[in-house]
Parts: sequence; structure tokens; C-alpha cells
Amino acid sequence: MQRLHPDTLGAARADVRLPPYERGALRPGIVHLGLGAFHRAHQAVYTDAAIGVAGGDWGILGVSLRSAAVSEQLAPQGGLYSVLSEDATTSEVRVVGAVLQVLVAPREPAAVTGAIARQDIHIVTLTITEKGYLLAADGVALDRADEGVRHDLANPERPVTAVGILALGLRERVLRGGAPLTLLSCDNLSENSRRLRGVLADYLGSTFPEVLPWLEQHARFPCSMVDRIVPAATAEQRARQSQQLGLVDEGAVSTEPFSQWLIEDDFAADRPAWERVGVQLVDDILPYENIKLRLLNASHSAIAYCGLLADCTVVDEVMADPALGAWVQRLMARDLMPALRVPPDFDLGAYRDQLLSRFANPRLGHRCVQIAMDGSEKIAQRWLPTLAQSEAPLLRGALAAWVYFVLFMDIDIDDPRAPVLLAQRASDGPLRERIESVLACARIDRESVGAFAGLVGDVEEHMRVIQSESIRALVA
Ligand code: NAI
Ligand code: CS2
Repeated sequence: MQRLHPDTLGAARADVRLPPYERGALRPGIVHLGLGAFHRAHQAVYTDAAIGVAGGDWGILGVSLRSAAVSEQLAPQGGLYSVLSEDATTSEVRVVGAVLQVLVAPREPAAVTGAIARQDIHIVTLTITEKGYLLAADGVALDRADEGVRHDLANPERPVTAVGILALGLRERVLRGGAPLTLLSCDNLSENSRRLRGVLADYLGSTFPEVLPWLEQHARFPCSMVDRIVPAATAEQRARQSQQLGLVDEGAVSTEPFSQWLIEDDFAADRPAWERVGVQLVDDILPYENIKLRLLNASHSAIAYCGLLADCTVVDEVMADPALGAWVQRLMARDLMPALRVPPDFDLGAYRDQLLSRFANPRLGHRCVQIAMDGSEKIAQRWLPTLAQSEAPLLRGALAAWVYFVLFMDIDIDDPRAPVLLAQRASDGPLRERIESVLACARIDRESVGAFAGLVGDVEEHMRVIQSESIRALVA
């Protein structure tokens, strides 16, 4: 088979959807930071479709902030890649043409700064993971103790963090004329773009304060709620997808048919005609992002830790397990859903039913270990608000599963607070203190949760059940 490339597109299988516009003439209008699987299967797909229906120079300059892997996948393909969306009954492959170029920040820092500064770039989008925002323990301020932040504050002309790179690019943008810019976070954080604004302003205050008046007047930070389950690609999946495409695609991503994107209608300048391809522009994003983070993502994390403790590999396997699947439904109904503020016209029961069928999708192969990653950051977003506002007895069971996973499982911990978590795993101190220290990593403490002592007691008791019996016994 030939490799996917603009010159080989003619060899794609007849049922593959191709970019619905003349790609050769497309100019960039968006810079994206963090060109992972999610951006390629979500924002880039909406942008591709919007260019198709309404035109416009909305090509994407993708930036990899760390490794050159995505560049190595996409550069030989002229930026093209395919997205497979699939469930038990439907399957569709499309080739996305919106990504024009991939820049690798550590390799070509000046090109990245220059891209952010281009006056014909109107939007910078980000998917840099929750930890990429470098939030301090209060969830708002810049974490000045972080190694990367300390490096960038001392060397603002040679930044390594997303915030530092963005700040340097914005300084150059102001020098080149200061065209208005929309900065749009697409990460699973509540009030995502507002948090970005907070850490960026904080950082600029210490590095390039001359940029702050421009930021105030000409930059907008609309928050967004993004939803599409996009598992990390595997070599096996890429090979299977290449067969369906009829061309070898090293940048292939696979996902589910469902996709949703809500954005606060607050742009600094022009934008793609996203509203014509399914994006909802809203005045108040908060209720929607709360529902998504505190129901979908909260259940997802619970499924991941309980699933790993029960030796399950993927999400649909957990949902098909009689004890665990029924428990996830009870967790939603008893703890997560009653704690939500729902807009009057929103059918939460229908949303829950749709989630259950998405989680049961047998084609996704969404691995529990992927969702379990970065637990301390995710739990603070997904579980803490519910734990802080209600007793949430079943969610306390999930919390026990996470702490058990951290302290007693023989499995790697991929987490920004891994050093603290691993130290607790190795410690032979009193269990209660170790639990408290783990919980503090997710910002769960006496200040954030009123009935903290009771919560720790429950977690300890649940962990004993997991240890002496099993996770299935606990959820039963
Ligand atoms: P990925 O692993 O494919 O890509 C992650 C990207 O973030 C990479 O470009 C990586 O270099 C960058 N990154 C990682 N740590 C960073 C840090 N400390 N600072 C700056 N950049 C960093 O992951 P994927 O699937 O693209 O997900 C990325 C984020 O997108 C998630 O963390 C989440 O916030 C959001 N998201 C993901 C969904 C999914 O199902 N995969 C769905 C909804 C949102
Ligand atoms: C998942 C999310 O990896 C995770 O932690 O919970 O990325 C989830 O797939 C998305 O938010 C779905 O939109």
C-alpha cells in the first residue's frame, strides 16, 4: 500500500470521505498547541467541515510542545491523516486536510513563536492536558514551584512550558502590530480558558508586563466544553485503519461517532463557521461543562480505577461486568446526577442513557490505564466538587479505589504528582496519614471538604474491604 499523501489521495477507498475543499489554496488561520489524538479527531474535524461549507483561510498550524512523534507521522503525509469513527453499528473513515504543518517546539522554537505572532492567525486553540496549565494548589494561580515554570521565569526567552511559549509568542505578536486574538482552551478543565487567562496574566506580569494592556484589550478567552472519546492510537489500530483507508496512515486516529463542542460566544476577531457544522455557541458554558466533567468524566475515572482493580483492560469490559456495570449506574443516579445544576431544557436522564451506551461501545478499546493517568489533576476536576457538596457514599468508594491503586497496586503511576504518590506507596507510616497525603494531591483536604475526617475514615474502611475481599465485593 502507498502512504497517505496529497498525491496519493486518489488511491483511497471509494467510501472514504475526503476534504471537501481545494486544499492547495488553503492558508493558516489557527495555531493549535498540543497536537495529540484529541485535537485531530475533534477541533480539526469541525474546522475541516466548516472550511468545506463556508470556505475561509482556517488552516491549522499544529504545534507539538514536546516530542517530534506527531511531526514524524504527519509531515511525510503533507499533514493529512484519517479519522475512523465507529461503534457496533456504524463505521466511517474521513481524511482531514485542515492541518497544514506541524511544528515541534523544542526543535524550532522561533518558528513556533513566529506562528503565534502572525497577524493572520486569529485563534490559538490548546489541548495540553489538565497538568499543562500549571495550576497551583488553589487551582487558580500559576504554580511557581513547578520546575518548568521556574525555568521559564528565569529564562523567558527560552521557554519550555505551554504558558511560557504562548507568552513569548504574544510579546512578538504585540511587536508586530498586536492583531486581536482568541485563545481557546479545549481541555477537560472547568472554566478552561479563564484559567488559561489567569496563569498567562500571572506569568506575563513577571516576564513581559508590557503585553498585559494588549491582553486586556485585544485578547478573548472563551471557555469551551469538548466531548468526544478518543483513545490513544495503537500500532494494531493504525494498521487496521490503513486497510479501511486503502493507504498507509501513520497518523491515524480512531474515535466514536458522537461529538460535541460548546463554546462561549466571545471571540476577539473572525472564526471558522463552526456553528454551521454542529458547534453550539452559548452565553453561559458553566452548567454544560459541569454536567460533562462531573458526570461523564467523573464516571470515566471511577470506571478506570475500579476496572484496573478488577483486572479489566478497557472501559466496555467494565461496563459489561455485572457488578461493576450496575455500580457505575448507581454511582451516576445516587451521587453524581443529584449534585448537578441542570439547565431547564436539559434532559439529564437521556444524557445518562447516551453515556452508558457510549461507554459500552465495543469498538473503542479505551484503556483504563489511559484514563487513570494524571489522576490527581483529573480527580480535583471531576470528583472534588461533588464530594465537597454532598456525602456521595458511592463516590467515596471510587476514591478508595484510586487511593488503593496509588498505594498498593504494582502499576506505574503517570501523574504530575508522582513523586509524592510514589513516596506514599513506599512509606511504612500510618495508613491514615498516607491516605491524607494522597488525597491532598487531588486538593481534597479539610479546607475543600467539610466532613473530611468522615471521608478519610470511609476511604480507609473501603480500602480494607478491597484488600481483604475485592473491588467487586466493595461495589456490591
Ligand atoms: P495525547 O496524549 O494524544 O496528547 C496530549 C498532548 O498534550 C500532546 O501534544 C502532549 O505533548 C501535550 N502535553 C502533555 N503534557 C503536557 C504539558 N505538561 N504541557 C504541555 N503540553 C503537554 O492526548 P489527547 O487524547 O490528545 O488528550 C489531550 C487532552 O485533550 C486531554 O488531557 C483532555 O484535557 C482533552 N480531551 C481529550 C479527550 C479524549 O478523549 N482523548 C476528550 C476531551 C478532551
Ligand atoms: C477521559 C476523557 O482520558 C480521560 O480521562 O475521561 O479524555 C474522555 O475520553 C473525554 O473527556 C470524552 O470527551
